[in-house]
Formats: sequence, C-alpha cells, structure tokens
Amino acid sequence: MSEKEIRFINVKFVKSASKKEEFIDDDLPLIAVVGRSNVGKSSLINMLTNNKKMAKTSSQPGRTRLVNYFNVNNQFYLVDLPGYGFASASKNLVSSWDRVMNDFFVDNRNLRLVLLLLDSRHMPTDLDIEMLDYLAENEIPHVVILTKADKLSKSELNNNINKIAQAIRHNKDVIIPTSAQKKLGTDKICEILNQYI
Ligand SMILES: Nc1nc2c(ncn2[C@@H]2O[C@H](COP(=O)(O)OP(=O)(O)OP(=O)(O)O)[C@@H](O)[C@H]2O)c(=O)[nH]1
Ligand SMILES: [Mg+2]
Repeated sequence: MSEKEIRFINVKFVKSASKKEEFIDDDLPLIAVVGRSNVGKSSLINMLTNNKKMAKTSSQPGRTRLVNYFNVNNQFYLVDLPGYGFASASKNLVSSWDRVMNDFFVDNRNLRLVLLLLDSRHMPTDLDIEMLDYLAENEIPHVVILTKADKLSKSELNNNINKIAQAIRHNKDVIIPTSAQKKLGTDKICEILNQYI
C-alpha cells in the first residue's frame, strides 16, 4: 500500500445537477459511477464513504435522476449518475437521460475513470453492452464492478464472473465483485482509484 492510498476520510455532498450548465467544472478529477437503474450505484457510494445516508438509495428503480457530486478529501469528486434502462420511465425522461449523460461524457476533461456497475446475478443487458462500447469507443477509462455479490454463493459468483467477462469481452481480472450489504470490495476499489487520481 502506497502512502498516497485513497481513503474516503472527508466526504461531502456538494450538489445535484440536472443539466450541463449545472455540472461542476473546477480542477478536481471526477470518478463517475454508472449503471442500470437499481444496480446499486448509490449503495456502492455509501459503502465507499462508510455512510448509509451519503447517497439516497431505494428499492424503487429510477431513484437517482440527477448528477450528484460528492467531494472526497478535496482530492476528487465521486459522481452518482442516474441509472439507465428504467423501464417505466416516460419517453421524455429517457431522452433527458440521454441528453444529460451525453453532455456529461462528451465534454468532461476532468473525467478520470468510470465505475461501470453490473449486477453479479445477471448477464449484462443490451444497454450495459452499449454503455461499455460507448466508453471503449470514446477511450474513457473504466472498470467493471459487480454488485450484490452477497446474493450468490462463492461458486455461483465465480461462475458468473467468468460468464460476464466473456459476455463483455473483458479480462476477468478487471472485474471487481462487491457487496454493499457485506461491505466487500472497498479496498480493491481504493487501489484502483489510486491509479487514476
Ligand atoms: N443485498 C444487496 N442489496 C443491495 C446491494 N447494493 C444495493 N442493494 C439494494 O438494491 C436496491 C437498489 O440500490 P441503489 O443503490 O438505490 O441502486 P441505484 O443503482 O442507485 O438505483 P437508481 O438510483 O434507481 O439508478 C436497494 O434496495 C439496495 O438496498 C448489495 O450489495 N447487496
Ligand atoms: Mg441511485
């Protein structure tokens, strides 16, 4: 462990943005958390920051509709993004998601890394694959995080890691299993963040 190891010591919610004019654009790097609605983005942020109330979570999909910025140690922003693929979202909401996300990814000189979350129990959806292709095409650095690993046995989890790795054509070494419920995976994620901050 190096001395400059990232730790979530002093974390503050800064703001929610609903459009690009409201995005934060100072000099701090950004680490974005992306994934399908209900996959566990906000819960992962709460695990990392060790604060159940940091990001709002809900069993109801589509809870996070804004771009939420959390300042970590004045070192970087952790950004909780709205989930995609929320089936009952109206067409308007879907297109506003597209617009906000597009603005966020296209014009973000400070975006260092995307944490792309997949549910460890399920194969990636077409939208997940689209998102991964988009990140690859635009050369946006990203790692894949599997959520809700506590819902699987060890062998089921290993099995799914292999299958998911194949489906997304990624090396399984860059796929990180986590559980917000059991608080598993923080160290590994901090290790990775170290390489990008
Ligand atoms: N068992 C278990 N449940 C989890 C885990 N992570 C999230 N959940 C549950 O999954 C549901 C959705 O979690 P959220 O963190 O709100 O998901 P989200 O991706 O932020 O959802 P949106 O904001 O709607 O896009 C909640 O009921 C969480 O309690 C986990 O690691 N284990
Ligand atoms: Mg959320």
